[in-house]
Amino acid sequence: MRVVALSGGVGGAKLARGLSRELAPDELVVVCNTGDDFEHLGLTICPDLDSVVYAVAGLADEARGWGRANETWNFLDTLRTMDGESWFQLGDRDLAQHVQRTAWLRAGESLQEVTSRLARAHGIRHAIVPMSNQPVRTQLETANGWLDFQTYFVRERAAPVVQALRYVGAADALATLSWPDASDGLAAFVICPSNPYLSIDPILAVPQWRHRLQQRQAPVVAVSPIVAGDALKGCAAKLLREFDLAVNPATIANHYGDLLDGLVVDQQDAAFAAQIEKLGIAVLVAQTVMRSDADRDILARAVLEFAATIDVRQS
Ligand code: FO1
Repeated sequence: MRVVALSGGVGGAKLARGLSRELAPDELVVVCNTGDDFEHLGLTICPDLDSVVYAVAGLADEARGWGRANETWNFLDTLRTMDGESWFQLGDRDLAQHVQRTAWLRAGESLQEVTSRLARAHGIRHAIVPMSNQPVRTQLETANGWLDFQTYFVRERAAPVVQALRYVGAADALATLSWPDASDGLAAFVICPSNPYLSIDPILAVPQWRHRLQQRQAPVVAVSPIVAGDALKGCAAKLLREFDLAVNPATIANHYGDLLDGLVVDQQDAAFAAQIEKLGIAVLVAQTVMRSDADRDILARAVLEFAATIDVRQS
């Protein structure tokens, strides 16, 4: 069974870990959003790639949701004494990832090559790939003009009201990967429970990725990042409210529209199943809140079994 999972950071990374524990290394490719990437202190930082790598490797800090467990902060503390740019917290262990990535990129390697070298260094055998080797940068329009993603999310604590989004560079970016279609035995595309606007849409803004999903011969199944009227992590619910949309899984179903064949909603949102099915999208009600590896494994298995029962919808 071959699966391509599309993922952002925290929430997506948890399901990516579950999928990596259910599927063999040659059965899974995790495609990560790179719209959050940025240059900081002379380093190329790729937060979603790193969140997925750390989660799959079992190195993630579960409580914080990003970065590594057992982290120390000597670099950051020292930087603060120098009035350096310390608003974006880089832990000592995490720092090595950014330094080495930047060195390999400067030596001419692609982001895909660099990511697989870093993943291998952490003992990962599954494929974790950036959505593109060309830079794509998510920007948000606020009353203060267009902000880069990390400026909005970390520096401004996601407080400014968002009026619009854009994915700079996406239209000219090329998708990574060549194998994921039905002729290669692809069983499903899985859209992880990530923020649709900030994590998945940047991937879908790369024309070849959107085209691959539009031309799919295997079903696309998403897991709703909205549970019981809120986002488990991040600012998906805040964005929905600012866009005057209802904070529920039906909005997620509508958002992906024709690209979606099935949606997994949380048990707490079972009441939305009928509304989503009316859109022609199959629904699985499951426990989607992942607090442990057992939860991640159960959800990953449920998503794969669900995908095996549904067809690509006819539009
Ligand atoms: N998120 C924060 O809210 N504050 C931080 O200081 C921060 C640092 C950071 C460092 C490395 C990394 O890989 C991720 C980091 N994140 C931080 C998370 C990141 O900004 C977002 O969670 C993702 O970009 C959204 O998926």
